[in-house]
Amino acid sequence: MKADYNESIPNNVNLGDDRRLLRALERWQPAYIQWWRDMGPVESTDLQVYLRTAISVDTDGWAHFDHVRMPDYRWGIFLAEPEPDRTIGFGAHKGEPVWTDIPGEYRTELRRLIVTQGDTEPASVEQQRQLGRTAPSLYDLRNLYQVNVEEGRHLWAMVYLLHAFFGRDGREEADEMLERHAGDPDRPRILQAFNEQTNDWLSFFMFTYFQDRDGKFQLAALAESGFDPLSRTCRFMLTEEAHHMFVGETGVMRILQRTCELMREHDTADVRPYGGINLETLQKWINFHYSICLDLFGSERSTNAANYFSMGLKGRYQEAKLDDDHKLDGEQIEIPKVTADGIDHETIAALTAMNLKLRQDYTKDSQRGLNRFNKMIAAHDIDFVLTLPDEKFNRGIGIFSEVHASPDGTLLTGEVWEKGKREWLPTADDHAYVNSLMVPVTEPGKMAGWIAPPKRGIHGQPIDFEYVLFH
Ligand code: BYC
Ligand code: FE
Ligand code: FE
Repeated sequence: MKADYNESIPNNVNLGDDRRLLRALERWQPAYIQWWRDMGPVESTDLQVYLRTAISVDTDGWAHFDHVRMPDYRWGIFLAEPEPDRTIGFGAHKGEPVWTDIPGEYRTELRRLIVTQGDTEPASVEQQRQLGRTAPSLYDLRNLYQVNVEEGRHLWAMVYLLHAFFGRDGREEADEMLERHAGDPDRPRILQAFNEQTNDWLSFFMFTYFQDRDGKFQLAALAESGFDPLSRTCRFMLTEEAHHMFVGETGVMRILQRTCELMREHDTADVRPYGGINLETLQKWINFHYSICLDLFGSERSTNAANYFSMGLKGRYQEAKLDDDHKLDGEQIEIPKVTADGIDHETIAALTAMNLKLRQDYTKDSQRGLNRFNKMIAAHDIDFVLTLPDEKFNRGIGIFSEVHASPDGTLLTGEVWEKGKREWLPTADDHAYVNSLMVPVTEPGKMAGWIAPPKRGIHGQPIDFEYVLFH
């Protein structure tokens, strides 16, 4: 279905037929634009960026590419087409028709899920706002902005649900999305990983590899929702999410390629004197980003998560492909448990282990990319393997937040941990080195020395295309 671009807010939800809702969103729109100017990408207002804009939700041709000034980007509301006769796929209401309006008894839980999801979207834009100053190429600068405008659109997607289905308290929540800020000591973003700094491009690529991948898994779980408007919104968001992870994976891969080339050329693992990012540094960044992203899944054992599932609000990853009754009443599962002597196990209701299940699927998906990275290293005849740290490493949420562990999962005393940390996580010196590489490259087709060029350009354009115009 084509989007209606005659409206002030492009949409495929017939916003024009609901004047009250349209007016409410039109009131929120200026606050959003103001937020974008104040908290969005720095010094970007006058740039013309080769962006893709959603014009329909059809798989063939939903996107339109053109140079756009970002404040003029048409942030719109797009839901995937409804599936005819869709029924709830899990939980106590399994088999019943999906809800097209809020199930009143689950209003609080649903609002909380939508608010938590929505909060991450502008948070990521805030975290990435400084990166435009130091992009390694015009190609990368454009990709950063593409990710940023789409995260902005994802906020619109959640704000639409809040306005359309929750009345006054939904509108209040929508306002607060623009009032909390990443890293703000007084009004931080809800989830911790969205308060961290993302000031260098190695962090940006790790962010889009690991943190946007949490987005993929959470959105996939919400796409299973019995609340159909949420499901349809998330299904369309997932099509955009794929590009964010592409940016992350190819970004890390290109850095790795450059590192391997420098290692071969100079016959040394220490490529810093040659302006490269050495493999140990890459591993430290992986350790950091992956471990803070595991925290995003919440506690291994969570009654919230059990309720979301039983109520039919949030399913599992690819729920329909799982071979069980999709209700899990009475099912049990073993999960790790921290005791005085180390790690033991305990048996709990499977329903309460939903966060753990989603996190395990996330780990498998994260490892697949690492396997591709390791092939690149092996192809250069270099003996080094990048790994995901153990689930116990550097955790702030859940059962392992009580213990210290090395990346290989060995439990440590506080003292040994404090010493080891310097080897496993980015230090001030590592940050200083990576930051020293962050000098902007703005000549079309040129790349910073620490990253290889991409394999191909965007939407059939050459790599030396002027992806961003500065006038
Ligand atoms: N940091 O019962 P528990 C994305 C709190 S990313 C701080 O285990 P639950 C994107 C929790 O609120 C996807 N606090 O939690 C990516 C609770 O607080 P109260 C985002 C945390 O509810 C890149 C308490 O701890 N979407 O889209 O089962 C760029 C007990 O927790 C954290 C979603 O997350 C934390 N990490 O699970 C742009 C989906 N974790 O009640 C965008 C929606 C937990 O004690 N959210 N707490 O005050 C959810 O499904 C769930 O809220 C969570 C947490 C999975 C996040
Ligand atoms: Fe998003
Ligand atoms: Fe994303």
